[in-house]
Amino acid sequence: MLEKILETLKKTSSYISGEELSDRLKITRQALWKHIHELKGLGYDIVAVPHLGYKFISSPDRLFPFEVNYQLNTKVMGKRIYYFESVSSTMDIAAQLGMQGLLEGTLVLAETQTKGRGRLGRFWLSPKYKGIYLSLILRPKMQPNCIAMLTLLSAVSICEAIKDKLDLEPMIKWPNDIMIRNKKLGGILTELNAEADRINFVIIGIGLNINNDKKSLPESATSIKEQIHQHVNRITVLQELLRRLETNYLVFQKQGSYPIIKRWRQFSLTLGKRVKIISQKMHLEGQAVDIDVDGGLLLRKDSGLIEKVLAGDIIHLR
Ligand code: BT5
Repeated sequence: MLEKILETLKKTSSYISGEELSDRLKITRQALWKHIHELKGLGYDIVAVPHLGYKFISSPDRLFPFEVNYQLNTKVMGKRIYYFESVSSTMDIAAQLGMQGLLEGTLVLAETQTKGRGRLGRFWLSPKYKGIYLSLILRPKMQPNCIAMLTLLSAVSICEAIKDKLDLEPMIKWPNDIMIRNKKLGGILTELNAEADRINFVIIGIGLNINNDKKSLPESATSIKEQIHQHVNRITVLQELLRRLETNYLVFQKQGSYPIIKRWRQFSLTLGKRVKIISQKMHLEGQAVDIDVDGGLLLRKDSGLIEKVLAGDIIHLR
């Protein structure tokens, strides 16, 4: 109901009387008053003038689930949202929910994280109300080795959403960095809960710098606001991201990796470059030539041999 009240108020340029508003929404005046009170408590600026009625002034910059859900039009992704002002890491909450059996598409959103994390225990800076910090539960009916593809699929979805909504040219640095003009805009962390050959659930963690000021980010990072010099509505970006994730996930389930890899190539910053890959087990250098069906990076070494790498940190040399 809150979203319906907001929609009607936002559409009305001047005042709308309490009587008209409650008639339109088919609720009592008393219920309307309670909802307006609740909206004000959440930070919505709505003025109420006797004999004139209500007028919408502004929304708080928050990722409230009822706003994210409103006109989202997905069937799975974000159908259920757990929202927090502050958490240690959305990954931890999503893991608990996954173990409790929550459905695929369940989304954990936080306005800030006190222990936001990257891969291998690295940190993820999550300043409050500035970025998008989410974890999404997936339950793919596939072998555990599909998880690298889920990272690629998420990267493609992020790039498509940003390109579509903001007219920017994001790129993917294999495997999990979203880059704009060679600076890091976002990252993906994919975690798996599985038995030997069966996935219980996968958690896709996404961190995106939206309205972050430069000074609140590492030197190597950027935000949308820094790129377009404008404050951006995080809800619009998040909704488009969820829609793209849903579409790409369906495509992946029905048609396999190929269509996703095809899209990935278009956003790739890595392919064609000479790269150095550093993982816990080895260091490798060569030309990044393509992506394999399982999401692995195919590297042509100086010996001419092609080697596949499934995970690791990458340095672009030239
Ligand atoms: C990543 O790791 O890029 C994955 C980041 C995933 C974050 C999301 S937020 C929601 C969910 N909950 C979590 O706790 N995590 C996920 P990695 O490739 O290891 O990169 C980490 C490195 O990126 C750090 O060592 C920093 O150098 C840099 N970094 C930290 N915060 C950043 C930020 N806000 N923007 C850009 N770079 C950042």
